[in-house]
Amino acid sequence: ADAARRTLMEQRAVEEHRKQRRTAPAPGPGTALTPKIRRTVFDAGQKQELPGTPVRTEGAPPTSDPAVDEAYDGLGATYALFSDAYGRSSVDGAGRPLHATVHYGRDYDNAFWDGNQMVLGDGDGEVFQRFSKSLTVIGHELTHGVIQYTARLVYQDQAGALNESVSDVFGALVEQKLLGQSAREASWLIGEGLFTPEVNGRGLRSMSAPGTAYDDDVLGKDPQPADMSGYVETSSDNGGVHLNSGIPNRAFYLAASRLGGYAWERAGQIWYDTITEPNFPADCTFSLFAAATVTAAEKRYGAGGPESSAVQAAWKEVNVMV
Ligand code: ASN
Ligand code: ZN
Repeated sequence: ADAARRTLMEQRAVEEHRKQRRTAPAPGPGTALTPKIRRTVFDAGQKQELPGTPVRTEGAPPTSDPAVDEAYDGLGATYALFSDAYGRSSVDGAGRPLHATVHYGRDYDNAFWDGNQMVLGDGDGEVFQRFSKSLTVIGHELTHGVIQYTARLVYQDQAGALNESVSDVFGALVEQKLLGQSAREASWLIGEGLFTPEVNGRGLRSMSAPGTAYDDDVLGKDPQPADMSGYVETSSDNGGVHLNSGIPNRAFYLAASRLGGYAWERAGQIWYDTITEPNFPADCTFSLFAAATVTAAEKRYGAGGPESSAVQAAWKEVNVMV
């Protein structure tokens, strides 16, 4: 009788197991084995020491500090873009915890990725407000992290400008996806609303019309070129990486606009495929990058289709391709 009961229980266990297998939802793209988001926001207390004191960890409720909560939400929105749209978990593709430090320094007018984490200044209140206000800035800095684990673009000259541009591209897409904006509806501004009302400017950079983001008595006019005829040869800023990025930025805007719809879908996928190509050259030129995006478009969507045509036309319009 004992043996019979045991057999019956075993049978039930087997059936239960089978039922669970039948009813378990099929894993969607990027769910199986994809680690979940793990965020920590630190407060530097206006010192320049990193990372500072942890003030909000994953799952903790909002604090009373807007900079902390904006940074936490910005990490979430950036993780969401890469995970939902491209099946990538975090900057390294393996669920690496995302760290951000706010209140870095006094009147600190910048934000950066230090190779390990994102850092956000409060701004001086005269020219800049706190950098956590801009989702495109947060997305930009974290994309430097993604590039570090993928294309490894050298931060100098054309490769450096591509590093800057790819960071702007996915920074813009983080915001567009969160707001549900199509290519037509998006502002295509990086750091929109970061300037104080004292400054005559819309944002740090315009991807659709580089060189038109600001024109201010103190800051001067936005110096970004919009095509190769304005390419800046300089030794400052690692060869003008924040200036010449205007050229590939506009190429992305033109390709995404020609395709229409949500830019993170086909245009973003093509740019993502390009930077995650295993043999991507770290010293990539604009011309090589342009060719790589056309190849990526052909690979994913087919040769001679609207995707590769849109990408090719975009690079021609900025005079990178002939
Ligand atoms: N905000 C700038 C950037 O991420 C900071 C820098 O140039 N290091 O490109
Ligand atoms: Zn950057």
